Amino acid sequence: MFSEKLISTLRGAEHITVFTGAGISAESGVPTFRGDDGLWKKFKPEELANFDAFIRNPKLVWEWYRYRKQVLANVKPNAGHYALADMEQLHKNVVVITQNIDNLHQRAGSTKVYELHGNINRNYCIDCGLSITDEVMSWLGRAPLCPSCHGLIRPDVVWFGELLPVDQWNKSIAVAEAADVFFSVGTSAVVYPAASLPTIAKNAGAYLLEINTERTDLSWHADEILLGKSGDILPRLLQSYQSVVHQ
Ligand code: BJW
Repeated sequence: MFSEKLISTLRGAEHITVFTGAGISAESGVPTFRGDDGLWKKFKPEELANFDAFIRNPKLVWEWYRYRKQVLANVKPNAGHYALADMEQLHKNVVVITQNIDNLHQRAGSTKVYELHGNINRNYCIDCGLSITDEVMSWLGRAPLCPSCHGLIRPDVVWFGELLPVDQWNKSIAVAEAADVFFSVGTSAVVYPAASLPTIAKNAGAYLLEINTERTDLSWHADEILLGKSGDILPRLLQSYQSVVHQ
């Protein structure tokens, strides 16, 4: 099922970079954004995922994030997340760049994870910048206020029209450019600038592998496409690769 080219390229690779999106967490029970069952079919991004919407109606935006925090509190990493974490045992330079805010790569054991769109477990004050955890946040009035300056607290995620965290972005470009193999897993690759990373990697010489349940705009650029669920494909790929490494 896996090409010899892929296995031999993986074997010879010094740097493996994995770019993930909502699809890798789908088998954990986390909804994706686009597609028939996606979040954006039921909720409007212009009312929920941009700063102006938050200022207009912080209670509504917080209702949505509280609901998603609850969903995420009840899910676990799946076989795809674990396979990527296990890949670190075979290779010292495996880096995961994720668009996901769900913390599931870290929970599976991946140690080098760059988060391009933030993390739902963190929050900060829009006025003084104070970082604040869910545990100490007061939900009185349903939109939490900063205990220090009484400014509005927001989730530490990246909304449309906002810049990505500069350090995470710069490090992601560096590992995309350094990659010998670049995986794009479970992303529709339509949200920029994150979606430019696979082609940045390819233009810098990486073998570009896409793993997705369906073809995407990126598929035209991929050297190899594995159609199917990442929780099924990634463990099998790891197994094939492992048996070659140990030969
Ligand atoms: C499986 C599977 C399985 C399923 N196995 N596969 C016009 C106006 C303003 C801005 C723009 C504009 N045009 C373009 C822009 C820029 C904008 C953008 O790209 N928009 C496009 C959508 C058009 N980008 C931005 O605004 C970014 N910032 C920026 O550009 O700054 C510069 C700037 C400044 C000022 C003005 C303008 C620009 C920021 C983007 C932030 C994205 N934020 C979100 C929400 C995060 C917080 C939250 O979760 O609440 O990030 S949106 C959402 O999309 C989320 C995701 O990380 C992101 C990507 O989605 P992803 O992960 O690809 O998920 P899906 O659902 O799309 O795809 C899932 C895939 O999995 C599918 O392909 C399935 O087939 C597959 N799948 N099950 C394998 N089991």
